[in-house]
Amino acid sequence: MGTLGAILKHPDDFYPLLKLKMAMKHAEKQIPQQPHWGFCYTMLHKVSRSFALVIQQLGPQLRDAVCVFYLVLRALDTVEDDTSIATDVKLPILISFHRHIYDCEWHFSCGTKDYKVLMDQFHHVSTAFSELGKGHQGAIEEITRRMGAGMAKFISKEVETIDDYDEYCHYVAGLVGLGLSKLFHASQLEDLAPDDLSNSMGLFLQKTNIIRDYLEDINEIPKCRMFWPREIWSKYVNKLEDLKYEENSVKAVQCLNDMVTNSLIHVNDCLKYMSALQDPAIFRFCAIPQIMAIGTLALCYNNIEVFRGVVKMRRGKITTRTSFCLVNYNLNIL
Ligand code: D61
Ligand code: MG
Repeated sequence: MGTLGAILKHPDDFYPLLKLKMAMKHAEKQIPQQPHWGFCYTMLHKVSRSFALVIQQLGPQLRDAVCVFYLVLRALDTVEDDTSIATDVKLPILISFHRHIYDCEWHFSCGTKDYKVLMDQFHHVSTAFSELGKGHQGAIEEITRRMGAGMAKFISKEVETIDDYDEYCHYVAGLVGLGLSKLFHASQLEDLAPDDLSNSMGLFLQKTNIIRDYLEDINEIPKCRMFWPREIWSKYVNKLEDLKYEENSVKAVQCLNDMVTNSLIHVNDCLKYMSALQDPAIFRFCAIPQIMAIGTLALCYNNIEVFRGVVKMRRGKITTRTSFCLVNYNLNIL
């Protein structure tokens, strides 16, 4: 549905959507002129519209580092997620990815659509990386190395226990939290946050996505890996896919609520992390995704639709429904 259609269906969304459009126009004007930076910011918008918006409202120096950080990890994740790559090819790429970012000629073709463009033209990202400060480069390299190693570990390992679940989410999202805290610190805008709090920021976002995307992931062809831990779902069904069948609706919702409750464990840490932030733009950058996540969990809780179709917050709805939050916390950039 186009923007006009969306507005006619939900007139209350008009004002927030207008503000969103204006913020996007303003953000576009701030992109650096050189082609590699143009590529990075264009790609950022294509592969993640929601993170693109919060990244773009950061100050110029930090914004460039976070943009490159995002694209490097998105490229790494594209390798991880591409099921057509044989394991013996995939493992060495994941493990050495952190070295390839220093090589402005290196690229590895995989993924589809926008992700394929990102992979084919990865030299633009490595060129942008080479222009970052040493402190920012070091933080990005370290996190890329640890994430690649963690992804490699889980390529042929299933998520069985809740500990496995927390460990996998640490590699793919908790480490992003650690890296971001390092980037904030390297920019001298924040004190260095404790690792466990930074980790929780990522775990909460990743678990929310894993819960919301149950149906999309289970229906994926070729068969996609699943991240709901057996330790939780086996209390309700024999096979994870049984949750989507109508005869198991009661069990499915109980299991879903168990998953949501597990993710809420991280909320305390997230609030603690955000309370310590000083810089208003960094605060918005961190708090907006967290608010979207809590809104998504509220929508998913006790909701059988998670097993029937996509449960996603509308862009306009995110800002109207959550507007009291956004305003009270001085987050009203949207
Ligand atoms: C403050 C603000 C943002 C934060 C944060 C703290 C702490 C952690 C994160 C963002 C990361 C949250 C990740 C949640 C979404 N999950 C994914 O995108 C999965 O991929 C994980 C591996 C690549 C991570 C790339 C990333 C994501 C967000 C960032 C970032 C890097 C860098 C800076 C800012 C935000 C998921 O991807 C599927 C897809 O969406 O295509 C998956 O494969 O599981
Ligand atoms: Mg992945």
